[in-house]
Amino acid sequence: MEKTLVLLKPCTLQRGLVGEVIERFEKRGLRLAGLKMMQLTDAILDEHYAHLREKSFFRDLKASMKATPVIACCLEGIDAVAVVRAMTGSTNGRNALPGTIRGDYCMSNQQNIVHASDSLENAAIELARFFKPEEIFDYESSNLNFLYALDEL
Ligand code: IDP
Ligand code: MG
Repeated sequence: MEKTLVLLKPCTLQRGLVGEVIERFEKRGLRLAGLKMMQLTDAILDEHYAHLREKSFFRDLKASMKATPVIACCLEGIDAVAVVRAMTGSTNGRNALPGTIRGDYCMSNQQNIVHASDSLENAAIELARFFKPEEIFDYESSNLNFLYALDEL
């Protein structure tokens, strides 16, 4: 099973979409292994968005991510990284396909509802950035045999 990180951005809290977005992941069959509200700082955002440091929108992006606390989620499932990225949709909400989270809930390139890890390697790095080991819970899903076929497990 893979684990991946999702952040529900401040736009999602302000727009009252936290429950709906988490519900989509739950209904898909992803296991919620970690969940917490946290206020992000420049230090964590400089690390998290290091690949965008030179971009003109970097300051605005950081400000938008500090506007309110965010909700951090650790989601688990087979191929969870790719499944969650596909559910997230293209970065710019205006280009994101209907049926994806961004394609259903936003109109912006920046205020785009969620962050989702883009590779298994980055998921591990990002989960360690946002969660302490004891904040990830490895409780057993009681419905695994109904979510997956035996030969998938
Ligand atoms: P991703 O979130 O789809 O993985 P990244 O390229 O990693 O996209 O960018 C991280 C975040 O930076 C985006 O989710 C978005 O909030 C913001 N961002 C990316 N490109 C732009 C842009 O061209 N203008 C404004 N904000 C942007
Ligand atoms: Mg990214």
